[in-house]
Amino acid sequence: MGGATAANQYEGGYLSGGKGLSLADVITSGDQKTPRKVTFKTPDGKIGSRERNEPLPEGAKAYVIPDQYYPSHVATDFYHHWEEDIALFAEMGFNSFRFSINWARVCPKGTKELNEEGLIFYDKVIDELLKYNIEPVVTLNHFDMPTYLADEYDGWSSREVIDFYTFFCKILFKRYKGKVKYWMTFNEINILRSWSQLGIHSNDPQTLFQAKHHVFVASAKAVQIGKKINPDFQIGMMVCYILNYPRDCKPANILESLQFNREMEFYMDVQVKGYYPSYKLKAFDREGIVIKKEPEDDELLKIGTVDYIGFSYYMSSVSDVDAKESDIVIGNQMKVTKNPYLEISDWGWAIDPTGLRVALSKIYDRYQAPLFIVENGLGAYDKVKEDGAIYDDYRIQYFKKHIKEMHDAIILDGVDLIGYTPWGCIDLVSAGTGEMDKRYGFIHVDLDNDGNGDMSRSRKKSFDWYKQVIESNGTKL
Ligand code: P53
Repeated sequence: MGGATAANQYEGGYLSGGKGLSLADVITSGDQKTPRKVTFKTPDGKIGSRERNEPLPEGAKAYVIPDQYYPSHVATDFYHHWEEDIALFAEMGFNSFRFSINWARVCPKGTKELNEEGLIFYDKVIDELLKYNIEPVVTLNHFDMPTYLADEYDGWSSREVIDFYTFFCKILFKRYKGKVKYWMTFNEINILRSWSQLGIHSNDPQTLFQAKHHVFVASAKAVQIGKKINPDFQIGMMVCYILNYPRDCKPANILESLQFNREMEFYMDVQVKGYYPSYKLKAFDREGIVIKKEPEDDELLKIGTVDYIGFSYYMSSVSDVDAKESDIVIGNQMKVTKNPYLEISDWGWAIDPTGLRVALSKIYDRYQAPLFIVENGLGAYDKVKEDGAIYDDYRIQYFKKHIKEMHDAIILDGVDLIGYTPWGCIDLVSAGTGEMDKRYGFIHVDLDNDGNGDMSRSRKKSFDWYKQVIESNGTKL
């Protein structure tokens, strides 16, 4: 049990110590009403911005607009607070900590040019974790790509990027061979899309799925390389799991729900079973999508299957083919049908602890692979009292209920659950909205949506509560 973060939302130091620019560094902040935007320069020198998931003009390159606020640039400044933060994690009793290694900090352009200073930063972080017996869990790619690869190669649409990515992985596998055992190749592989995450300028399905094929091959190759360096490595995949229910017993809703769930299962099928499932191949045929493969790709996917399934779990969703406008709630840019049995968070996410037990069983039944809940938690507006205290009882309640279901999945269903790292164990920038107001932490960071604050850390009420949960291995809730 521990906590989870990601470099682009937590680290800051966006150009410090030789780090190159990442796509995450050209995404603006936003909130529930203001969508985040990406900023760029077109080949004729015009500066522009577009909503994050819109296609980009051809040849547009990442560009940082002076005076524009970008939350990743300083984020919650792990870059300068790592010692203090890790000490706080240790105080809570963490025995694992998930973080991501920023590609552009290690390879500023994403190519085979190394930045030793960037590696030294991660040496310090990993050694500090080990000092407290905290197992480092490393995400190799969490929503960040060096801008150079997007600018010069159109990101993952180019096969060359596979080689760049596996070079980066190999450096880390070798360097941390005896120090890091748990790795994850790509964060939330199922929701990767568009320029901001994949570096692709066009969003047409052909480009998208060709890029995703390259991501699959890159992951499989990384697994193969990693296992050669240390056969004890546990290299996992990571999927954003949003359990879906049919609205009722109407057969069309059951089918719709099946299809929704397949959008997640597709990624697990490829990465756990090692091949493209028939329903996806048929869909590609119907949609005229032709994946260009090299002769070795199918074999690579088979060999490079993962050791465990990591997934995020925040909410469930509902399929209803007859959904009326009034049944729909907006949950983080996603339109979802309201589930009348569930409460929603302030961001419209349906809180569903029972769904976690269902998800664990469903995934385990289908794949029989170890499972790792690498993200879970409640994004909420926290109020700081005059004396600095934060009484986040809503967060404690959320965790209590989810941990109880985890317990039942292990004890009553026999699910092989290997770990639990709640998201944003210390406050960090929201990926969806780019704001600070949506907080997940047991530890508060003094920073607001516009970048004001002194970055001081403080313990919320949930800090002591979670400490006691870890101490009792989840039995004292
Ligand atoms: P935020 C959407 C739906 C579920 C999970 O999200 C998601 C997203 C993308 O926003 O992302 C994961 O910050 C992701 C983290 C992210 C976390 O969930 O929008 O792996 O980077 O911060 C929570 O509240």
